[in-house]
Amino acid sequence: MKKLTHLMAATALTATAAMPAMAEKWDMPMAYAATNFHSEVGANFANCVTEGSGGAIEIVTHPSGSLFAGNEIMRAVQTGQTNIGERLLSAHQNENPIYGVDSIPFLVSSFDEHEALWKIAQPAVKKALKEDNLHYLYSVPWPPQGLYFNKEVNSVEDLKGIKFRSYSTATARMAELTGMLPVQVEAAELSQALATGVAESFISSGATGYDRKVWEHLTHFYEVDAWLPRNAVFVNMDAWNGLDDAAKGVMTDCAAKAAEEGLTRSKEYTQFTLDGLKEGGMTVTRAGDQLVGELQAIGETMTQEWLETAGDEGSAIVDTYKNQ
Ligand code: PCA
Repeated sequence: MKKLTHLMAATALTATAAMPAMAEKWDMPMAYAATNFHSEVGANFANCVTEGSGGAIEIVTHPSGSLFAGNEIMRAVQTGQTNIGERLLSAHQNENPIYGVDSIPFLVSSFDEHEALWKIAQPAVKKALKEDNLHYLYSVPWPPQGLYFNKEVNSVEDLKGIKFRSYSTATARMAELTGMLPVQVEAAELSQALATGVAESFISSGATGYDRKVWEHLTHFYEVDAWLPRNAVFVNMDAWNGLDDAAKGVMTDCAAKAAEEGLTRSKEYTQFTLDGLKEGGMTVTRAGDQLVGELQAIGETMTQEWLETAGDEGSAIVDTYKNQ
């Protein structure tokens, strides 16, 4: 018996030695469609790490909320249920106002403006993530946000009572201030929410409307360029600290590549998806002056509210951006 135990131990040792050092599989939950650029960039990032580490760390992506729903991803990574994940930062503004720095209405309305703001804000977001037991790897912006409806809309008066799908604190607040009725729905559930009448409008990029084929339910997309929110990829801090320097280096390099690829792909996807909405039969147009003016006034209120909750750190970011 003793001999057998020894033999088994020896076999186990040989099996371990044959594996690459500390081979690990990391599941990476993602919330958006597999065909969306965020998910494709994430898959490329995963391959980059798997190859770069010689298979020591194999990252496997799970898009479309298939492993964890969007609103569960940050907690799952924080608590170590999984080691890595991607999440829309502004969905967590209620936990830390800094996560909503990319959703201050009408502060930025183009990719270039957004990138300038992000450069200033990134250290504060990184710090906030660290406080939440997360190591920041990279992030990628969505295209500018516009409004989807099932009818022509010319003013805030036309919005009263509409059921509005929100994805963050800012989108829910915008609904309240325009007299709409917010209901939080993940993008993966959006088509169903529109089909069943749970929601009849929302704010998002052309990308998400295209990914979810919303022309099956809605008729109008109004470009308002309210803001450009970001998805961030982060690692559980204990898992990160457990990596050796070589593995950390591979991940950091792959993350830098992913950030660059993501930005390019987001820009490319903008016009492509607006054209796709048109091909689907939707009216795609800039919002009229009255609607824009009224939304800007609401944006002012929201900006003041954000500045109050985000304190000195938030004000410093906005001031630096405005004064550069
Ligand atoms: N799409 C995501 C967030 C922003 C965007 O453009 C969504 O609607 O959930």
